[in-house]
Amino acid sequence: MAALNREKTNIDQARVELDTYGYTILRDQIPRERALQMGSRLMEIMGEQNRVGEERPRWGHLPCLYNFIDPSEDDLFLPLITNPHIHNLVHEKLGDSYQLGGANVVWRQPGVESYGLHADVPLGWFAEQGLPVPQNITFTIQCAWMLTDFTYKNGATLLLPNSHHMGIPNMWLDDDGEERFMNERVRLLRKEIEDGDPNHRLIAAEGMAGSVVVFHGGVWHRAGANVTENEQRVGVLTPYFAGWAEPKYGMDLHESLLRDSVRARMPDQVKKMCLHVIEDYEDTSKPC
Ligand SMILES: O=C(O)CCC(=O)C(=O)O
Repeated sequence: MAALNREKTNIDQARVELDTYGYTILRDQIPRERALQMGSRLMEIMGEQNRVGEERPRWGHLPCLYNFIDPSEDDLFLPLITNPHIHNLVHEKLGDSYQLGGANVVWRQPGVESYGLHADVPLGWFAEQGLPVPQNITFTIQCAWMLTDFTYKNGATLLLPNSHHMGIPNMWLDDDGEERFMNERVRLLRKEIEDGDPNHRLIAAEGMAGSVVVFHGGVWHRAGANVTENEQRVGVLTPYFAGWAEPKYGMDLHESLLRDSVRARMPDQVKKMCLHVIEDYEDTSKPC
């Protein structure tokens, strides 16, 4: 893999790719050794917190990593939310006021199965209500950081190029337990992919630790299966969403927000994009 670095990133090309294909991979944004160090530390924290296998086998999860690290570790982890290229792309898509929706760790251990195809919040909500899905608004730009090397075999994020123009792939169950889809066309296209993707429509966002795939929230995507014997795959999802969107009532991301005390210790750039904190919802949400 070519050894690029952050300074060599071609932001104009990234912008065109994000528009056209719905995703772009920014390579080597963080030195690989530093990214691996982050990944190891996060696995340690998830182990201490018993966060592995809690919801699904061989799957570990930590909502908003900054709420779990020591303040002395902030400098190590801040590059995940201060990357200038990401902010450039996010600003272009979401405008002046955008929010950070969290920094959620996803640890996918050997043997973990792939996740279902979906688009990100809030698009599934529109489909599920039977409402028209807005075509000309970007609600979310998702960023999936690679803190280990990501390969097809160890469960790299899988994306369907150009699918941010194809409707919402989410599947849900109705009151009778029947599977529901946005429409028949989506059901058929999704079925082909979920049944083994014989035409190789999905691409794997592969890259070395320290790279990040930035994608439109409407892109059909899933976390791949980790079919390796012993390769850990650790990523961090840093979604950004429009300033006017509401983290709980609409985005369902309120449990991924920073704590008030954590926001207070962050640099101004981060404070500015954390419009809400987890305590805003403390009556109704589980503490993270
Ligand atoms: O690759 C991953 O860890 C999952 C990405 C994902 O499903 C998401 O961003 O919603």
